[in-house]
Amino acid sequence: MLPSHTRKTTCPRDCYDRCGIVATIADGRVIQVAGDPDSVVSRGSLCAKCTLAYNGVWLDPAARIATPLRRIGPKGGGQFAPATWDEALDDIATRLDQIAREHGSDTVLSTHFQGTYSAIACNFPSRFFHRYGATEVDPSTICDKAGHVALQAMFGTSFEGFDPRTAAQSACLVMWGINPSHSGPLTDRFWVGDFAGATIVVDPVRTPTAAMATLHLQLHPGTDAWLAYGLLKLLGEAGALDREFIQRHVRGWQPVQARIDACDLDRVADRTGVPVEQMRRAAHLIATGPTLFWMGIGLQRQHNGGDIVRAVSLLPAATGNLGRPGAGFLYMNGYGTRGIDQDALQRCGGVERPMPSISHMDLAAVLDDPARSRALFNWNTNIAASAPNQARLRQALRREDLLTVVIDLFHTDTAALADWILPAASFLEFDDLVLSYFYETVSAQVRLQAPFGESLPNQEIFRRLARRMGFADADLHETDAAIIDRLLAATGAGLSFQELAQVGTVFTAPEPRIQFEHLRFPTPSGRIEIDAAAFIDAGLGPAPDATSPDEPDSTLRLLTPSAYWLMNSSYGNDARIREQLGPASILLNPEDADDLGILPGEIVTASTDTGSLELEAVTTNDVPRGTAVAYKSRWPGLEASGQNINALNPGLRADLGAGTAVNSLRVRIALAGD
Ligand SMILES: Nc1nc2c(c(=O)[nH]1)N[C@H]1C(S)=C(S)[C@@H](COP(=O)(O)OP(=O)(O)OC[C@H]3O[C@@H](n4cnc5c(=O)[nH]c(N)nc54)[C@H](O)[C@@H]3O)O[C@H]1N2
Ligand SMILES: Nc1nc2c(c(=O)[nH]1)N[C@H]1C(S)=C(S)[C@@H](COP(=O)(O)OP(=O)(O)OC[C@H]3O[C@@H](n4cnc5c(=O)[nH]c(N)nc54)[C@H](O)[C@@H]3O)O[C@H]1N2
Ligand SMILES: [Mo]
Repeated sequence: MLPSHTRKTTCPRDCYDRCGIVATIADGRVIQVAGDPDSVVSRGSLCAKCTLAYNGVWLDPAARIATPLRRIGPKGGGQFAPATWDEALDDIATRLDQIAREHGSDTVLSTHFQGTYSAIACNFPSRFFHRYGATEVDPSTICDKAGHVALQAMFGTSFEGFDPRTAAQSACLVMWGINPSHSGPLTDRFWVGDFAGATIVVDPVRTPTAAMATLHLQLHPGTDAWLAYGLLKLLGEAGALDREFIQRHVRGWQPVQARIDACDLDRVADRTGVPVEQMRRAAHLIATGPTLFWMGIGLQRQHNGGDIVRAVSLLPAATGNLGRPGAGFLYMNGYGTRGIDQDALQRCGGVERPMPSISHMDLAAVLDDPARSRALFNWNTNIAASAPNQARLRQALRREDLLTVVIDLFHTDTAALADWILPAASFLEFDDLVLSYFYETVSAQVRLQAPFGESLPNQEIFRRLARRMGFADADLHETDAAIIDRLLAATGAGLSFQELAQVGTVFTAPEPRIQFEHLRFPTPSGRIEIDAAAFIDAGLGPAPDATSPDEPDSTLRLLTPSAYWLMNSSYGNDARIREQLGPASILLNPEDADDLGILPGEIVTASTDTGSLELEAVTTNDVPRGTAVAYKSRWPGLEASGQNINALNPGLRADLGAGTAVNSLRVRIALAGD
């Protein structure tokens, strides 16, 4: 045995962190994964879940898919036989040709997301589907769509937030509907932990981030627009609204001002559950500024999620917290902040037509309809766990006439429903770049070992399939090395891939970028458009509406945010992660539990018109009355019930972009068996 050695790489999970990794390699195999002490972001740490999973199921040959697998029994029966890549790709190519001829290529659906977020493996396969003419299941609709549509309409972009490094010049940080203690634990520990000014968390749940904050505004879910107006009212009374900035840079302010004038703070307190005194304190901290507003993704998964983001983003606009150091808002920092065109990575040059798309909210219905769906490709995602309408979706996936191809590392619940399972290589097995959606960095993902078994990186699978289909387009055959060189050059980082691999992660610019530095907004008017056409066309008012049609009743509002121990459904099959997760549970306020006659530890049934699920009751004052919490994305097949929380969700929609409103779900809770 050769002595072991270490190499750096970067974690590419769909998370705000971008942790540096040091892997120990012996005999050509990774034997241990740990944090990289040199990482500018994670400073030697790797989060608890990745530490367990990367040293657990990700290194476990018994868990990985080794070869292409062909279904041999009935659909969903779980019987598969190994096949060669030639057999798999020939069969898939033949059937794709036939579907295009007989039914139209748009009856082939591509569903994908950020199972791996590295630039090539996450984006390149879409080139193939663009060329073929498939329909995309818009990935954003399951996650962050309403927020993107709102910010793009109002500011012209949702992908240029504040540069996190500007926090050093900031006096106040507002974290609105985000829980980095779960969704970006190293960012929570270091970036939030280092923040020298005041921190305000706006969240119905007393999360660990909220518990550490200067001020926690624990509002009722979906009442954020009320709170935003309340804060604007108090900021106005304190003389902290920047009238000159509004005059010059904001279009459509008048209806907002009218609502502020009419705003009754006691009523806001009543609707939101936030006392006026706390609002006053928050307004004072925000006014002191400069202030950063970090808007979470959980925030906008509400029936009024678009209007909520629109209302919250009035705060930086109205207080002039834009265009200067230490100020701004962040939803996401896109590839564009580092000079890279992400769309170009996903498109096949020369093909003019845009890809048709559907919302995840409609996926189950489309899969139920043979006229609209003849084939489904599922890659970088695990829809049987993550998508709404779980029972209907899984039933539709049993259709014998639907060609289902699932590309994954593991035997997920979605893979169990496939005709073909294709083995994907893991991030430890190929070179790629990782571009954080929070920090303005570029990182090297480094090939540390040969791909497991016959597995291949996503992009190589689609290059080979393109060849089988006779697609000669240059974009479908661009090599990884060429893409990496091109993207790295575009970032201006001034490093070769080999040099980047030595250090792991670098900031692409030496100084923090100032968000909207020149105060020219990429909207049609060049100003911030509160009354953008996209809002009016979607049926929203000229100003964001605070009135929530969702009146309290005997049901509870169910929130299903990020679990600390899971990465969406990833890691749900790791034994030590499962130990940490414990049984599927639901968090209830003790008084709600009391009213329902439920004791901690008892099994309750949570139900909606779409489905029901048994969960263990946990009582905690961390959740307010009227709200329940059950963390998302356990593996359905590993639960006694065979389902997870998405069995309850009919695919509720937000007000913009056909995005998910899963956090608006109302559930009935009762003792199981009652
Ligand atoms: N550990 C872990 N990390 C993850 C993920 C994971 O599954 N596990 N998933 C990744 C992905 S895909 C994403 S999109 C991000 C999401 O990460 P975040 O942006 O943090 O979103 P969530 O975790 O969904 O929810 C964040 C908070 O929003 C609150 N919230 C819910 N409804 C409302 C509301 O109406 N108003 C307000 N103000 N707050 C509300 C919830 O209580 C929760 O504490 O995390 C990423 N990171
Ligand atoms: N109830 C409820 N449901 C939700 C949410 C919620 O808040 N509440 N949040 C939603 C959100 S924000 C999101 S983003 C979605 C996420 O849901 P999904 O997109 O389903 O994410 P994962 O569950 O992590 O599934 C990713 C899959 O990709 C696989 N994978 C990892 N690396 C690779 C690779 O290199 N190649 C290939 N082919 N596969 C790979 C993993 O093994 C895993 O099975 O879930 C949504 N579901
Ligand atoms: Mo997400």
